[in-house]
Amino acid sequence: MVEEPLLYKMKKIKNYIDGKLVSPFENSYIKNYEPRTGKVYSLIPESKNKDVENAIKAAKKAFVKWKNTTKEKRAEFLIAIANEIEKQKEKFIKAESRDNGKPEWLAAKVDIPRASQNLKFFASAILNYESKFHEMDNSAINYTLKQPVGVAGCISPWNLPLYLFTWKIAPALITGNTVVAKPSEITPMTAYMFSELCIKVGLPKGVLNIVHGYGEVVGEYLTKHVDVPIISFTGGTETGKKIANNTSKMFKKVSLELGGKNPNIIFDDCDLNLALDYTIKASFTNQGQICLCGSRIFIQKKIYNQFKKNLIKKTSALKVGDPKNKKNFLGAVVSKDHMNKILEKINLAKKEGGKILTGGKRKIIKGELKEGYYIEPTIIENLKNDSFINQEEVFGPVVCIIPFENEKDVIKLANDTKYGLSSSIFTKDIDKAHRVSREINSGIVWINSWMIRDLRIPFGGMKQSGVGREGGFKSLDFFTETKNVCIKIN
Ligand code: TXE
Repeated sequence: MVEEPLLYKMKKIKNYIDGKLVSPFENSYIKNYEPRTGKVYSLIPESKNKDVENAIKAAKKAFVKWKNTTKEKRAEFLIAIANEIEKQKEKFIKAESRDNGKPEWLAAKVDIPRASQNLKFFASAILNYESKFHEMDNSAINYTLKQPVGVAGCISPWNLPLYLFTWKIAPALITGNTVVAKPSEITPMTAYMFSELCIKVGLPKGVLNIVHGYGEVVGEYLTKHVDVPIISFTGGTETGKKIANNTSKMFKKVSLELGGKNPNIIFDDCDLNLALDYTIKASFTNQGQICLCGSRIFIQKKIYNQFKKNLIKKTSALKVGDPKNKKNFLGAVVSKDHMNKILEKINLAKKEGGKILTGGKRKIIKGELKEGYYIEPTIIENLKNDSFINQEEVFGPVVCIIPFENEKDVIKLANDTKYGLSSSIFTKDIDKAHRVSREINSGIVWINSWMIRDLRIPFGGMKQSGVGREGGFKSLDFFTETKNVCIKIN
């Protein structure tokens, strides 16, 4: 552990309010841990209501001008920030990996390029966003305006920090809203670096404000505030419920992207190698900490033993360790708390009769990394679909395998959960793939693949996986108010 006096020498992240980097009003800070080593490496503002209030005031003031700024000009700012991220990509990759524990190769392949793509995508989407026009014979014409809502509250999680932060703020800003954003207190670093870029490119003050701190304080204040009429949230289902409660009283516009317990269905007529490759990715990418990860693997009985054998072999060969080392498929999970929660859930699965086929433990790495948060990729067998581990999100490198008889059975099993975010189906029978896709209750279905993400597609979940859809024009629809203007023709 770091000696307390050393904390005073550590880098202090700042809030970004009204165009300036500022310390939190009460000057108190939260320790920021590096998952790779388990050691504190920087300090995060522990903002209070007054900090959020200042940010909301700045955003409200800036809205007057920003909503009337042309979309071309707004797009120029987003593109300028995206270009800066690209120029400084090595710095961003290292920072994201250090803050989150994910392998650097993954931040380089997914998180950082995607953050700049989000900005560029929405900068271009707005220029292609059409207004509707409805003619009523010779009596009237209608045209529909899409206008910014006001100050948008954007609350993002720790699993894909800059990726999801930009996924929210880009469509919010491009449609003319101003923003108060709250990144996760567990992974604040790249959002802080992002605020430095906003200053560098001259984004007008107050247009984007970033307030760091605890969700129960900063997030709650934001969701309850009368001057924040729209909230976009990605995070846990329990937090989503609190936000739904807080916002419903004021009828705010709300988009909630929550958890998942996604089925990965392997039919006996599939391409076995392809199904195996994608199953490994869907199970263990980002240490299993993606809401789209497939954690319930349903395998048709005829190929169950063969597929299980291959899956165990491939999983136990995956390397876990230093996120800086390219050879490691898995780095560290995000925090000590989260690691302990995952290990507890594995223990509970054992108590329910689950058989650990591989993994199941914390991995201790000697030397500098010995206090890091590493977990072996884990496969569990012998548990029914209604067991705790098959119903609750683990959000770690832990999957269960379950045999099934036929198409009808597996559809029932796949849908037997409170979640409905995504699913994957592996089969060479295209008719079957279409039939099953129609019957599965999830917002996204992948056939013979996983996590192919086109930025134009609608993204979101059914049931307790969320409310609303974002992505492409859906995001632009969400961040705007629709107003119809009707003109009578005399
Ligand atoms: O997320 P939280 P947590 C799931 C995953 C994980 C569980 C809990 O299963 O184990 O959620 O993770 C802010 N009002 N996912 O507790 O708390 C918080 O500060 C307003 C799935 O770390 O939901 C952070 O910025 N905001 C998921 C954000 O909410 C509040 C990604 C998300 O944190 C708040 C992450 C409040 N009362 C976890 N309380 C996904 N869908 O991808 C917290 N926050």
